[in-house]
Amino acid sequence: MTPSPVAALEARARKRRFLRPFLGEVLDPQPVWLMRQAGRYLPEYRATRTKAGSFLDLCYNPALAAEVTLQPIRRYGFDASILFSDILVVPHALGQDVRFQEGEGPRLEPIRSAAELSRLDPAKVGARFAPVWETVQRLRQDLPDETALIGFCGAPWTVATYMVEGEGSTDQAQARLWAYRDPEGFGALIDLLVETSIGYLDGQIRAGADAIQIFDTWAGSLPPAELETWVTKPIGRIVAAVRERHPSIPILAFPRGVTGRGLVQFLAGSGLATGAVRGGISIGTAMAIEDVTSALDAAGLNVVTQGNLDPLVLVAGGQRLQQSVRSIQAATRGRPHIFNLGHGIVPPTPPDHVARLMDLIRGGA
Ligand code: 1CP
Repeated sequence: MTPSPVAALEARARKRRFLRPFLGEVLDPQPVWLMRQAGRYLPEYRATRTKAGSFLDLCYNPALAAEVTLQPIRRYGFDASILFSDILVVPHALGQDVRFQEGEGPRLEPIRSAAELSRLDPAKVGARFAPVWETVQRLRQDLPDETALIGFCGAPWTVATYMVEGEGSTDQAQARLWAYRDPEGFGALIDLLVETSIGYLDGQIRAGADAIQIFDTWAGSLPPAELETWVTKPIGRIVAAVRERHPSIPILAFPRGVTGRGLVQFLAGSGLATGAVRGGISIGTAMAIEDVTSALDAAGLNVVTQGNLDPLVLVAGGQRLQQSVRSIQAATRGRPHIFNLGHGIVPPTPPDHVARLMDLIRGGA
């Protein structure tokens, strides 16, 4: 007999404490990992990155991608590791020209109309994703048994903004304009990303990922009605499809910049707050964590919370770091919460400050 989703998750959660909050358990100390925990703030990452050649070469090299995923685990013993890859692997796999210029961020050949969608070809994505899935397989063998492995993808809206803008942007104006002028054409791009992301995540879970995070970094640039169409519904389709295939795998979403009533509507509309295995919500820095938890309670939403520490507080360190850590802990005491930042670690972060953060959380200081 196949075990129930909860029983299957319980079996894995016995070894990997990161997974326990998704069963409703409250842990002390809280599980902890940090977004972008592998990256340029670590000298060993910079050394491997140089060896790999380009950033995408690193993402598609299973031995080196596994190595950089393991680096922060060796240093700090986080409760979870996150697959080293990037959200822009998906447009690259679809055939869009994607490059990472040193110090400048990503550059893509922009797609701005329904006619230009014909440049994309979903037929080859499986072959392009294969080395990423191989990285996951290696990691599940090489990670300590107690470390959970998080797979991920970018949410359709955020990935679409890069595909349309051709680079990182402050206002995502081209994507928003296309969505207003031609919702059907833009919707076809979103549909393609929903389907491709489901297959990409399915492959990561089959290869051994214990949980999934969907990053919607630019969700906050959309007004409420558009949020429903381009953020909540597409993520909801991914959540439903992944759960249907893998009901015991916890799913976290990070709709960065979505606050207040919008956050409650996102959680209710995406389906993340239903299901025997809880969903999770990663909180950025735009809301105080206590305002998030009271909104969740008022709406009766059972989700795991994660995040909220400003990455720049980690750069600052000292008393201020201690104060911020304690106030997040106080606001989440008695709830299933995962300690994390409100956005990724930034390159100037002193590695010592991360060690100090771990001491503060695990009681060594
Ligand atoms: O030169 C380098 O080494 C590149 C720096 C870098 C790294 C370390 C990039 C380029 N991507 C990554 C890894 C990465 N990206 C991970 C790996 C796992 C980990 O967290 O340790 C993950 C989960 C991402 C996700 C990602 N990439 C997001 C969503 C989360 C977020 O930070 O908002 C986004 C928006 C990207 C796009 C991207 N990739 C890289 C950069 C510099 C950017 C941002 C570009 C911009 O908008 O300016």
